[in-house]
Amino acid sequence: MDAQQKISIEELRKLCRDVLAHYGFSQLHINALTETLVTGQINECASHGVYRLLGLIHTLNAGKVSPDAHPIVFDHAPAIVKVDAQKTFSPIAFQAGLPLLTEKAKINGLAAMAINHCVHFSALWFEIEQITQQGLVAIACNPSHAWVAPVGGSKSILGTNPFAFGWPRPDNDPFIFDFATSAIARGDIELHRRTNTPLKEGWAVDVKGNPTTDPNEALTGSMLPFGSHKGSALSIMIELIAASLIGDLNSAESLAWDEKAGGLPYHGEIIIAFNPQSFLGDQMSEYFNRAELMFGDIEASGARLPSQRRYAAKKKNLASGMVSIDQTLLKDIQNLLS
Ligand code: NDP
Ligand code: PYC
Repeated sequence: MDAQQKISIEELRKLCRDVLAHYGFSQLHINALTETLVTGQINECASHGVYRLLGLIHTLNAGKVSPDAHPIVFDHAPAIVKVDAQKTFSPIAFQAGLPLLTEKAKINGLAAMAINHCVHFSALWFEIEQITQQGLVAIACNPSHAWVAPVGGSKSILGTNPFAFGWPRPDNDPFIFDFATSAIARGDIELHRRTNTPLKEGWAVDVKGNPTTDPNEALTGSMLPFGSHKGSALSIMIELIAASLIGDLNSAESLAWDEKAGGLPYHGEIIIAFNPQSFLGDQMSEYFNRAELMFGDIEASGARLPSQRRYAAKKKNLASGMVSIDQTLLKDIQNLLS
């Protein structure tokens, strides 16, 4: 493992902003991207924190993303918002479409937002959190590049396809889970390669289909779905509802579009928001309280809720105003300015 060092959140934010400005991103992009990257670091989600800045700049240099386009929001149907990201990174498109999505969900009881033509690099909890802050229940998912072999198969066809869910809690941080449908995110395998750390068994196979714990072999071979046939089926569902259904590229098409440039995936995302008030009316507090009893039982049983590690990290880091960062990664980011 490489050594970690502390850096103030403000200094890290400034570094991100300086790098993005240096590469010609517009102010709108600098603001949205910096917030996404630094929030990932504050929440100690290393695979989707400021590490992603390296991929963002690589993708820009490969000519695969726009540094200054403005997404276009379409009021497509009473319960459907469409956002054409115009080849920008997904956080900019999400930010553009969120107000109409929440408005439609509140009016109709539920609504979906299809983001098209975006370059995707971020963790989905960041988006889900913003929807639960509006008192809404949310689901989000998207394809990526075809890095994952379906269970029983020998070819990478599926993406790492994250799936995230959020439930607002009246007096608590929301219940949120957010995971890749591969055994682990691709970003985590890349971090293992950077620190020369072996993978866990069951995460990947090499080009010949043999199990491997070598991150380099995993990156050239195939990643595996989590939970065998169950993760594999969920991943296929994501290819369907977050690519075919919304008229965008699936993971195999995204990888082909990349033309071996090594850029971040280019595709769409679907986000669905439910208004509990519309479903439950004046029974809402009763059923939300009953959900709280279940959360209490889960924690009393010795289990932890998803996102609790993340919330604890966020609380600690915001209180100190400092975050940890891998020393080599920090140097690599600083070198982007030279
Ligand atoms: P992990 O397997 O590390 O964690 C997934 C979720 O499980 C988190 O909500 C985590 O909460 C929770 N969790 C972990 N351990 C426990 C436990 N013991 N008990 C209860 N809950 C637990 O994540 P992945 O590697 O699968 O994914 C990491 C990130 O990568 C995600 O944020 C995802 O959105 C992102 N990603 C993005 C992609 C893209 O295309 N943009 C593609 C693939 C992944 P906690 O955080 O509190 O530990
Ligand atoms: O970690 O699998 C991943 C990933 C793909 C796109 C962004 N993150």
